[in-house]
Amino acid sequence: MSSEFNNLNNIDLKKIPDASNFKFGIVVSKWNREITDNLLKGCIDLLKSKGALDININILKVPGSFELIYGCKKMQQEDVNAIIAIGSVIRGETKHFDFICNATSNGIKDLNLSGNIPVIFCVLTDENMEQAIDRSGGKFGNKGTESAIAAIEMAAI
Ligand code: DLZ
Repeated sequence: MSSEFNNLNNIDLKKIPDASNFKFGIVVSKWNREITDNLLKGCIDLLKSKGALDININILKVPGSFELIYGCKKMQQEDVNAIIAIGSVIRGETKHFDFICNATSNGIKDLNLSGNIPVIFCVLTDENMEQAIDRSGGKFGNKGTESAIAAIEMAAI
Protein backbone atom coordinates (compact mmCIF):
# COMPACT_ATOMS: atom_id res chain seq x y z
CA MET A 1 0.00 0.00 0.00
CA SER A 2 1.28 3.48 -0.79
CA SER A 3 2.62 5.27 2.25
CA GLU A 4 5.13 7.96 3.04
CA PHE A 5 8.01 5.47 2.89
CA ASN A 6 6.74 2.97 0.35
CA ASN A 7 5.54 4.41 -2.93
CA LEU A 8 6.46 4.79 -6.57
CA ASN A 9 9.33 7.17 -5.81
CA ASN A 10 11.32 4.12 -4.64
CA ILE A 11 10.78 2.11 -7.84
CA ASP A 12 13.18 2.16 -10.81
CA LEU A 13 10.80 1.98 -13.79
CA LYS A 14 13.65 0.94 -16.11
CA LYS A 15 13.75 -2.39 -14.26
CA ILE A 16 10.09 -3.14 -14.98
CA PRO A 17 9.65 -5.50 -18.00
CA ASP A 18 8.38 -4.24 -21.35
CA ALA A 19 4.59 -4.72 -21.60
CA SER A 20 4.06 -4.38 -25.35
CA ASN A 21 3.28 -8.08 -25.79
CA PHE A 22 0.96 -8.41 -22.80
CA LYS A 23 -2.81 -8.11 -22.53
CA PHE A 24 -4.41 -6.68 -19.42
CA GLY A 25 -7.88 -6.75 -17.91
CA ILE A 26 -8.86 -3.94 -15.55
CA VAL A 27 -12.00 -4.30 -13.44
CA VAL A 28 -13.02 -0.99 -11.84
CA SER A 29 -15.55 -0.25 -9.14
CA LYS A 30 -17.73 2.83 -9.71
CA TRP A 31 -18.20 3.41 -5.97
CA ASN A 32 -16.13 6.44 -4.80
CA ARG A 33 -15.65 7.15 -8.46
CA GLU A 34 -13.51 10.27 -7.95
CA ILE A 35 -10.93 7.96 -6.35
CA THR A 36 -11.24 4.96 -8.67
CA ASP A 37 -11.06 7.17 -11.78
CA ASN A 38 -7.67 8.44 -10.60
CA LEU A 39 -6.48 4.92 -9.78
CA LEU A 40 -7.58 3.79 -13.25
CA LYS A 41 -5.76 6.67 -14.90
CA GLY A 42 -2.56 5.96 -12.97
CA CYS A 43 -2.82 2.30 -13.91
CA ILE A 44 -3.39 2.89 -17.63
CA ASP A 45 -0.69 5.58 -17.86
CA LEU A 46 1.91 3.23 -16.38
CA LEU A 47 0.88 0.28 -18.60
CA LYS A 48 1.15 2.47 -21.70
CA SER A 49 4.46 3.97 -20.59
CA LYS A 50 5.81 0.40 -20.60
CA GLY A 51 4.47 -0.24 -24.10
CA ALA A 52 1.01 -1.73 -23.55
CA LEU A 53 -1.36 -1.04 -26.45
CA ASP A 54 -4.87 0.41 -26.02
CA ILE A 55 -6.39 -2.60 -27.79
CA ASN A 56 -4.72 -4.85 -25.23
CA ILE A 57 -6.30 -3.12 -22.24
CA ASN A 58 -9.78 -4.48 -21.56
CA ILE A 59 -11.75 -2.40 -19.03
CA LEU A 60 -14.83 -3.66 -17.19
CA LYS A 61 -16.78 -1.40 -14.79
CA VAL A 62 -18.75 -2.83 -11.87
CA PRO A 63 -21.04 -1.09 -9.32
CA GLY A 64 -18.95 -1.48 -6.14
CA SER A 65 -15.89 -3.19 -4.74
CA PHE A 66 -17.94 -6.22 -3.71
CA GLU A 67 -18.68 -6.83 -7.41
CA LEU A 68 -14.98 -6.82 -8.30
CA ILE A 69 -14.87 -10.52 -7.46
CA TYR A 70 -17.45 -11.51 -10.06
CA GLY A 71 -16.02 -9.03 -12.58
CA CYS A 72 -12.54 -10.50 -12.18
CA LYS A 73 -13.91 -14.03 -12.41
CA LYS A 74 -15.47 -13.14 -15.77
CA MET A 75 -12.26 -11.39 -16.84
CA GLN A 76 -10.28 -14.57 -16.12
CA GLN A 77 -12.20 -16.13 -19.02
CA GLU A 78 -10.82 -13.48 -21.41
CA ASP A 79 -7.54 -13.52 -23.32
CA VAL A 80 -5.46 -11.52 -20.82
CA ASN A 81 -2.14 -12.08 -19.02
CA ALA A 82 -2.97 -10.22 -15.81
CA ILE A 83 -5.97 -8.54 -14.22
CA ILE A 84 -6.09 -5.50 -11.96
CA ALA A 85 -9.02 -5.04 -9.58
CA ILE A 86 -9.52 -1.36 -8.73
CA GLY A 87 -11.74 -0.16 -5.89
CA SER A 88 -11.98 2.26 -3.00
CA VAL A 89 -13.66 1.38 0.28
CA ILE A 90 -13.99 4.17 2.83
CA ARG A 91 -15.01 3.47 6.41
CA GLY A 92 -18.50 4.64 7.31
CA GLU A 93 -20.51 4.40 10.51
CA THR A 94 -21.56 0.77 10.09
CA LYS A 95 -19.78 -2.56 9.74
CA HIS A 96 -20.28 -2.50 5.99
CA PHE A 97 -16.64 -1.45 5.56
CA ASP A 98 -15.35 -4.61 7.24
CA PHE A 99 -17.68 -6.91 5.33
CA ILE A 100 -16.79 -5.40 1.95
CA CYS A 101 -13.03 -5.32 2.67
CA ASN A 102 -12.97 -8.90 3.92
CA ALA A 103 -15.16 -10.27 1.14
CA THR A 104 -13.30 -8.43 -1.60
CA SER A 105 -9.80 -9.31 -0.44
CA ASN A 106 -10.74 -12.93 0.21
CA GLY A 107 -12.62 -13.22 -3.08
CA ILE A 108 -9.69 -11.92 -5.06
CA LYS A 109 -7.30 -14.14 -3.12
CA ASP A 110 -9.52 -17.11 -4.01
CA LEU A 111 -9.42 -16.18 -7.71
CA ASN A 112 -5.62 -16.19 -7.56
CA LEU A 113 -5.72 -19.70 -6.11
CA SER A 114 -8.37 -21.14 -8.40
CA GLY A 115 -7.67 -19.35 -11.69
CA ASN A 116 -4.74 -19.29 -14.09
CA ILE A 117 -4.57 -15.52 -14.51
CA PRO A 118 -3.13 -13.40 -11.68
CA VAL A 119 -5.41 -10.78 -10.16
CA ILE A 120 -3.75 -7.72 -8.63
CA PHE A 121 -5.41 -6.17 -5.57
CA CYS A 122 -5.74 -2.42 -6.11
CA VAL A 123 -8.45 -1.74 -3.57
CA LEU A 124 -7.85 1.18 -1.23
CA THR A 125 -9.28 0.54 2.24
CA ASP A 126 -9.17 3.90 3.97
CA GLU A 127 -10.47 5.49 7.15
CA ASN A 128 -11.54 8.65 5.33
CA MET A 129 -11.60 10.45 1.98
CA GLU A 130 -8.36 12.31 2.72
CA GLN A 131 -6.41 9.04 3.01
CA ALA A 132 -7.96 7.82 -0.25
CA ILE A 133 -6.98 11.04 -2.05
CA ASP A 134 -3.42 10.78 -0.70
CA ARG A 135 -3.06 7.31 -2.28
CA SER A 136 -4.81 7.91 -5.61
CA GLY A 137 -2.52 10.54 -7.07
CA GLY A 138 -1.90 12.60 -3.93
CA LYS A 139 1.06 12.94 -1.60
CA PHE A 140 1.58 9.17 -1.19
CA GLY A 141 1.56 8.43 -4.91
CA ASN A 142 -0.95 6.45 -6.90
CA LYS A 143 -1.76 2.89 -5.94
CA GLY A 144 -3.12 2.42 -9.48
CA THR A 145 0.35 3.01 -10.86
CA GLU A 146 1.87 0.55 -8.41
CA SER A 147 -0.75 -2.07 -9.29
CA ALA A 148 0.12 -1.71 -12.98
CA ILE A 149 3.75 -2.48 -12.15
CA ALA A 150 2.66 -5.54 -10.18
CA ALA A 151 0.48 -6.65 -13.11
CA ILE A 152 3.37 -6.37 -15.59
CA GLU A 153 5.67 -8.27 -13.27
CA MET A 154 3.08 -11.03 -12.81
CA ALA A 155 2.34 -11.18 -16.54
CA ALA A 156 6.06 -11.71 -17.14
CA ILE A 157 6.24 -14.74 -14.82
C1 DLZ B 1 -22.69 -0.37 0.04
C2 DLZ B 1 -21.30 0.15 -0.08
C3 DLZ B 1 -20.77 0.99 0.92
C4 DLZ B 1 -21.53 1.38 2.15
N1 DLZ B 1 -19.54 1.48 0.82
C5 DLZ B 1 -18.78 1.15 -0.25
C6 DLZ B 1 -17.46 1.67 -0.39
O1 DLZ B 1 -16.96 2.45 0.42
N2 DLZ B 1 -16.75 1.27 -1.48
C7 DLZ B 1 -17.26 0.41 -2.44
O2 DLZ B 1 -16.54 0.08 -3.40
N3 DLZ B 1 -18.51 -0.06 -2.33
C8 DLZ B 1 -19.28 0.28 -1.29
N4 DLZ B 1 -20.55 -0.19 -1.17
C9 DLZ B 1 -21.10 -0.98 -2.32
C10 DLZ B 1 -20.76 -2.47 -2.30
O3 DLZ B 1 -19.41 -2.68 -2.74
C11 DLZ B 1 -21.68 -3.22 -3.27
O4 DLZ B 1 -21.66 -2.59 -4.53
C12 DLZ B 1 -23.12 -3.25 -2.77
O5 DLZ B 1 -23.19 -3.77 -1.46
C13 DLZ B 1 -24.00 -4.12 -3.72
O6 DLZ B 1 -23.55 -5.48 -3.70
